[in-house]
Amino acid sequence: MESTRSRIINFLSENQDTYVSGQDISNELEISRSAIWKHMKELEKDGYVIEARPNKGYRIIESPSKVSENTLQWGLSTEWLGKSIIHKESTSSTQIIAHKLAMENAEHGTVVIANEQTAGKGRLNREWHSAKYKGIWLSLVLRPNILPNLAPQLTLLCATVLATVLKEELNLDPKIKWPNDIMLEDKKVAGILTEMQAEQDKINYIVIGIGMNVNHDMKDLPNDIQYRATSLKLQSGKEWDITKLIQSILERFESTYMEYMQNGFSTIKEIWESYGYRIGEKMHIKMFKEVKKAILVGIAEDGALLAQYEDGLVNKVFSGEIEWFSKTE
Ligand code: BT5
Repeated sequence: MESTRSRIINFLSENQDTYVSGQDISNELEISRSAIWKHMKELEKDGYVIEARPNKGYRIIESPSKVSENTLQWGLSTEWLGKSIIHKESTSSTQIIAHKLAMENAEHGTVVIANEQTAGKGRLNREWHSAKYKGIWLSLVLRPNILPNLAPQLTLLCATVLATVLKEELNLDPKIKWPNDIMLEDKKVAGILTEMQAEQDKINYIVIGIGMNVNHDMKDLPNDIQYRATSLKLQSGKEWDITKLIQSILERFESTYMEYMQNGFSTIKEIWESYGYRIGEKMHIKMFKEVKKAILVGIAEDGALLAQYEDGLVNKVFSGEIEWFSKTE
């Protein structure tokens, strides 16, 4: 159910050029004038600046830059993704909250977002640095009706969503480094962590974690990763509205996910390959003790990376085997 507060915001924003009278809001939402006044006070705490004129009514003058459940809901045009949003000022990891909610039957499309994570995690329990107010730190709870062995496709799908938002809405030139890193000019700007709870042939739920560095200056990134990490601000020279970016990601994720559920993986695979980092390039691949040269040719249906060796054979590459940063000649 949409909250009264977000209905007020939607109603005011539809009429942003004029004042909306208390009576009109009261009629539209079927609440009392004094209830409206109380909601306005709460909205101000969220960072909205609302002008209230006697005999005229209310008007939004400024929307907040602060991320909150209300600011995220306002203007979010999804059907099911983010209908339930849990927002925290600070938390250990949004993945932990998302798992807990999923086990308590949270609905498909529940979104957990934090302004800061104190113990953000990457794959294999690596650390994910999540500075306060600087980035997007969120987890999605999904209940896809697909076989567990197809789950990696959702990580790849998510990567195409992030890359497309950066390219089409921010005019940047992202690449997806297999399997889950979004790169700008050879540096990592975002990562994805997919975790799943499944039985033999049924997924109970999947939690997809998205971490994206947005408004970091160099000093906001830990020293040891400064040479291989970046932020949207560092790449574009400007600050970005985190709330709007989250909304774009959720909207595009929902439509891409629906398309995937209807038509399968082939479109995603094509889009992924169009963003693929070093696809078409010759790389060093370590196999047992041997190092071989091979051209990265794309990804397989199961999400594996494919390389073509000098003898023409195409094989899957596993993550530990590839030397991303060594030049082949
Ligand atoms: C990832 O792991 O890239 C997955 C990151 C997922 C983070 C999200 S944030 C919301 C949700 N809640 C969580 O707790 N996690 C998810 P991986 O491929 O294993 O990369 C981890 C490595 O990236 C680290 O070992 C560092 O080298 C590097 N790294 C850590 N923080 C970074 C950052 N902010 N930006 C760029 N690189 C970073």
